[in-house]
Amino acid sequence: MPSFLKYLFLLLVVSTPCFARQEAMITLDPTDYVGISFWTISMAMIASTVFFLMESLRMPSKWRTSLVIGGLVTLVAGVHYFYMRDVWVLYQTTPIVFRYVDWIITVPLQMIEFYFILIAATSVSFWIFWRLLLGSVVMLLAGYLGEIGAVDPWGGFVVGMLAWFFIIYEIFLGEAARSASTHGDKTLNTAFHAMRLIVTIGWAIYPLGYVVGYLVPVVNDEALNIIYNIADFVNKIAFVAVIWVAADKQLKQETASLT
Ligand SMILES: *C/C=C(C)/C=C/C=C(C)/C=C/C1=C(C)CCCC1(C)C
Repeated sequence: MPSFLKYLFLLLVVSTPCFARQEAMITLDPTDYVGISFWTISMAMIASTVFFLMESLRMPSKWRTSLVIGGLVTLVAGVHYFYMRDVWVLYQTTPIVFRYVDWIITVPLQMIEFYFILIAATSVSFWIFWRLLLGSVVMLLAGYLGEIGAVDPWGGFVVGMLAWFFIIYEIFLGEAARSASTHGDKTLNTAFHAMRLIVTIGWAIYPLGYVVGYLVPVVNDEALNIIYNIADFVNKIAFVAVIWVAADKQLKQETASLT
């Protein structure tokens, strides 16, 4: 199957740099639970990438782009996790810059996924995408400035929360919500509702990490990184898994209606 081989080759090319860069001697202490969580999640990200890219090939065409973008999200995150793990293991410090470079690439990609889910079944204006993008950029910029101490941690937190609420408003009450509730495609609606839950409940894990990392009297780097790591696992892998489940369901329905 030529397209299958094409993907395999692509994956090989893309993944080589992440395995070929081992300049420092890295070892993992069995009691370093944060380091182990970095390691485990880096592997989960790479494995999910292979899965989502491969599976996109057999899905109905309107789901394919979302799954490929989802695979890019887990790929970009996976490579960042290799670097973040090294920073943690070598220096036991929070890899703030790698974390935010990862987020500033992957969160907008997820907004594109959202947009593709919407346009797969209905006509929405491209403005939705720009508003979601604007909200996420402001949210992440505020968090970053708060974490590096360029602004007061509370200031970064408040602005970040407001931007997040704006995104929630947009997908529950704004144009995105209205167009999703008016089209008739059941699998797309299910995917849209599940994605909304991820942005609301799944994303809520991040501010929680920020609070224990920066806003409580005794700040805790270990808790901060464990919480962010769990959040990334849920919000990157589960986010795409939701799309995969919906696509798979539709494929089965289509196959059933043919026989
Ligand atoms: C793949 C990475 C994702 C989905 C990252 C999401 C990050 C957030 C939802 C961060 C949110 C924050 C706030 C809502 C308040 C201030 C601090 C942040 C940036 C941690």
